[in-house]
Amino acid sequence: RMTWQAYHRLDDVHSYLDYLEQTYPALCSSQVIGSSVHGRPLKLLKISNGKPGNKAIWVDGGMHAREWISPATVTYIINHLVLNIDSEPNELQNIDWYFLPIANPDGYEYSHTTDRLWRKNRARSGQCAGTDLNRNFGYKWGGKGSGRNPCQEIYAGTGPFSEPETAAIRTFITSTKAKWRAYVSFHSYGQYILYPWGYDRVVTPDYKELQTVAQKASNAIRASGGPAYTFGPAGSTLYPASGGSDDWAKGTVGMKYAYTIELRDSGRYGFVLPATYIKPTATEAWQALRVIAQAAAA
Ligand code: 0X9
Ligand code: ZN
Repeated sequence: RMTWQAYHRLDDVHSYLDYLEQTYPALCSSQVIGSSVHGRPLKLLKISNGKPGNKAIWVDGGMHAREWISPATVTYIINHLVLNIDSEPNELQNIDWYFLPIANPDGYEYSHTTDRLWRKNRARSGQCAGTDLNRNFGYKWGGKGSGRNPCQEIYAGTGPFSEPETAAIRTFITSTKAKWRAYVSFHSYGQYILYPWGYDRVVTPDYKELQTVAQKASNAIRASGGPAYTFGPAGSTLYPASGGSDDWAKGTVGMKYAYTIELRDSGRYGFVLPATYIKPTATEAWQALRVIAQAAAA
């Protein structure tokens, strides 16, 4: 079924989540939190030991269609967590984990069938298709690094949360009674650990704490044999880009530890990363996520 030796299609990933729910009913539950423009399900997996005091962490992947390493990494982490949760420290066992492996199912499928380098969702707007979901969130929507023209790769949509994919994430996170402490979005490529703000070259009042955790996460990757991951505030470390999910998670929802992690590589293969890199990339991503989760649990 899931091998992590190949990139899998949407249906395979969703069947895998169903399998986990059936096989580990005490630990795993899946839920459809909405639908894409073309009616495909946004399928979430919750991993929880059910303890009432648990803090909550959100992890998503596949917001950008062509970044295939991201959904592969998220499913790898899910699998690892389910199989090894008993050997993790108590703080990590007592977390409610919410995983959305493929946040942009239409774009993901389109990148498999038609255009390998597709980025956006598949909303139709005039001559061009697609809104950049990572410009469509409602914090500082429409500012620097986002576009008004539907033909741009960074088109922000007609308004904040104009897309069903982002609207579903907003509704789920804001209406679920969970003690949200961390938000992690996996993207590629470039090997970066980024935190708010992304909308401009400015930092949050608590950026030192975010920086310390990012530094620890980067160190954990190196210690596990992985490559260097650069860390810093998104706007000044990468480029300013507004309407991102990380800024919304922190600025609107108040999830303290909000990160965007740009996975491998640093440019040799870029988005078209060979599947042989799934395991090493996902292993190091889990090391980084553990560090963030430990901070969130504290
Ligand atoms: O531009 C993006 O959306 C992300 N990079 S990517 O190459 N995967 O497209 C970076 C987003 C960082 N966060 C914010 N700017 N809010
Ligand atoms: Zn991306």
